Amino acid sequence: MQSKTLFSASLVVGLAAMGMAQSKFIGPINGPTFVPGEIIVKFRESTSAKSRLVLTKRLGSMTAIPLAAPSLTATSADNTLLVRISGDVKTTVDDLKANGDIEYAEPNWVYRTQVVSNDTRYTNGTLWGMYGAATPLFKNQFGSNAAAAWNVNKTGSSTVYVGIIDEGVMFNHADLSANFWLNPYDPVDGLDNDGNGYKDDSRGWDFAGNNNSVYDGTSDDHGTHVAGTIGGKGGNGTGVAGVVWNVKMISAKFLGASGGTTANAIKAIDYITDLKVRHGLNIVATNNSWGGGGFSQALSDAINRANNAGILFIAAAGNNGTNNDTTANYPSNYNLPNVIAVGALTSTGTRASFSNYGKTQVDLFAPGNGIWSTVPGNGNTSSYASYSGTSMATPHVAGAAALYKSLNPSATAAQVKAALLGQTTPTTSVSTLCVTGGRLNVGGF
Ligand SMILES: [Ca+2]
Ligand SMILES: [Ca+2]
Ligand SMILES: [Ca+2]
Ligand SMILES: [Ca+2]
Repeated sequence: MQSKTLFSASLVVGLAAMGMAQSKFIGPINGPTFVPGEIIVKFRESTSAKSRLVLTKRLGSMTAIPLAAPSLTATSADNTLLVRISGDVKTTVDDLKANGDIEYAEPNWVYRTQVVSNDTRYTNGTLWGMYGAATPLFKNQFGSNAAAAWNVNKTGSSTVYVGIIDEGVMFNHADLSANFWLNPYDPVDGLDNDGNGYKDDSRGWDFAGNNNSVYDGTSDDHGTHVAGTIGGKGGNGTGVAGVVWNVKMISAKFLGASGGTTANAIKAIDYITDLKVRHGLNIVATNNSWGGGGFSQALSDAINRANNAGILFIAAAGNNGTNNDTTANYPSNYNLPNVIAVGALTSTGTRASFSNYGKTQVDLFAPGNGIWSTVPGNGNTSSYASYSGTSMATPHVAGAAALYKSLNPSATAAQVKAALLGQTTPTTSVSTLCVTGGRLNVGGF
């Protein structure tokens, strides 16, 4: 690094020695940010060396570094300088604008690559669940604000896993294949290589059919839709974007054409828990967009085993339009630390009329009405459809859990849950209808 001595050699230090490279960036997360204590100044050609010295000292500067390449500015390389100042950047810049010796002065802005979804359902304005109050291209304050996170390059990590306990998933869908798990511990060779009791569970397991095909055709639309909201591939120019663009999803299929049983739900939950315990997979949560049935101690015990393994159990609040505090909905009502119960919000910020609620039994609301996501077409790997339900709200939260975990790798399940609930946005329509009184907000992660 070249440092130009302006005043005296003893006062000039390089960027690294000044610790400038370690400067923290300040400013609003979605607004312009700049390096504190630094400005860029261009003196007028006519400004004398003495005037420059006086002015720069007044700014509290010890260092001024020429910015323009000498080869390009033979006579005025010293005129454009990065100056360290002692005062406030914005105040200083404003003051200097009135100074006749200065051609211009400006903050040393910080740039980041900015990720804006180019996925067609985002750019055509229909993917409202991903929008926020100030997101690029389209805005909806009642969305999850995921696009604000993407905009500052918070798009997840393929080292974070989510289990989808549901129908199967069309894992070769164009918007899902990149984010779907391929089991490295049990290749398809007719053997249960990892000894977990499931032979060739290369994409997960089908507990309804007791086989390794987790995708069995267009009836697996609900599970496929859920997957697209959690982790539909963002930025690939097609279809939708999930809350988290990079993630690994695992299918634990237990819902068949006629629903699923408690027994198979338990197996499915334990399957995911065992994968984490057995292989150390970084599974942050399971998505549970299902419900019905009465209290089951056995199911509660399985959810508790997931809790003991640090896996959140994110569950739909139910679609009866009723109060879960007075009429229990399972599994969302199980009183375990890892359960997060999710209600559905509409794009105008009202509680979806079908959504259950509950001041003590529903934790938060998330977009769940008119949600576009991936579905299986007849052999078509790029089909999409709009569904509504607390089933659609839940995967917004599951995706958020994965996104948070990617940004906070050491966070415990309890900490992830606290962050999801703690960063909700207060929402009038549900202020007395859930624990947080608010809606999912991913933008502050
Ligand atoms: Ca296996
Ligand atoms: Ca095998
Ligand atoms: Ca199957
Ligand atoms: Ca996409």
